[in-house]
Amino acid sequence: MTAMTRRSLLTGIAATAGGLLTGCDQLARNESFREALFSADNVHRWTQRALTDRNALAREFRPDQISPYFRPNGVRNPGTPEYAAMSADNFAAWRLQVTGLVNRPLSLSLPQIQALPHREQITRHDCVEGWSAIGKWRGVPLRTILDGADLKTNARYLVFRCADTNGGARPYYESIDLVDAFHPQTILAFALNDRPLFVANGAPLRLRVERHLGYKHAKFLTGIEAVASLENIHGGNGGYWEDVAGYQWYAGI
Ligand SMILES: Nc1nc2c(c(=O)[nH]1)N[C@H]1C(S)=C(S)[C@@H](COP(=O)(O)O)O[C@H]1N2
Ligand SMILES: [Mo]
Repeated sequence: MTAMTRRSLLTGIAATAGGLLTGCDQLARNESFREALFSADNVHRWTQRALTDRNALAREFRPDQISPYFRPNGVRNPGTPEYAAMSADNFAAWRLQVTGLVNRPLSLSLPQIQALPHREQITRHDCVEGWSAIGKWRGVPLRTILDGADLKTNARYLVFRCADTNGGARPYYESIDLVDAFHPQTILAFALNDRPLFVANGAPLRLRVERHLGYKHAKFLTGIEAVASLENIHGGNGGYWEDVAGYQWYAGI
């Protein structure tokens, strides 16, 4: 489905949903309920759910379909002194910080993450620039980490912080909602094609969120922050490319 048809479909369904909902008058008389109900955010979430089953799995491929070369794209090395020192030492000093709206903030080393139950998946990565590659990823389901951190009930999104900061001015970051966060193929990957991630592909840890376009798959992870809103995070659009180039926050494929 093209972006245009998807958008017109969304508008149509939003209008229908609005029409149907005016029937539920008891609850709708309650002021705060009504506000929550008709916030743009909720309408967006419902229409996305109505269009596709958000928990459906992305296609998985056979080992013989793996691309001989998984092309790196975007930043290929964060290039900061901190990152260089960590990568020279096999990321012994690296930690993944899990913070924000959680009852149990975490600071996890790579061996700690690798010791958790893994998932392997052979999937196709689609970049908006018009190339695709099939790779075999191994990582820990994000769900496992979130269960450990114990999300607070007001957490709505997860923000992924990365080591590439473009000189500190514009750090790469991304965000997803909790439907995608708990999707079974959403993993924090530390291996590609049975080898530890190369720096160019996001060492030591990167997000794989398989129902989404390439730019959502944040590389060089340093932290995950649970938030109630994306409004005050950098440009407020939920991701680096969303802020600088107007890419869609919801990049579902
Ligand atoms: N931290 C960070 N993550 C990133 C990027 C980036 O520049 N920095 N580029 C994104 C884009 S546009 C794509 S297509 C994929 C590329 O992943 P790859 O380098 O493993 O091919 O990473 C995404 N994640
Ligand atoms: Mo991309």
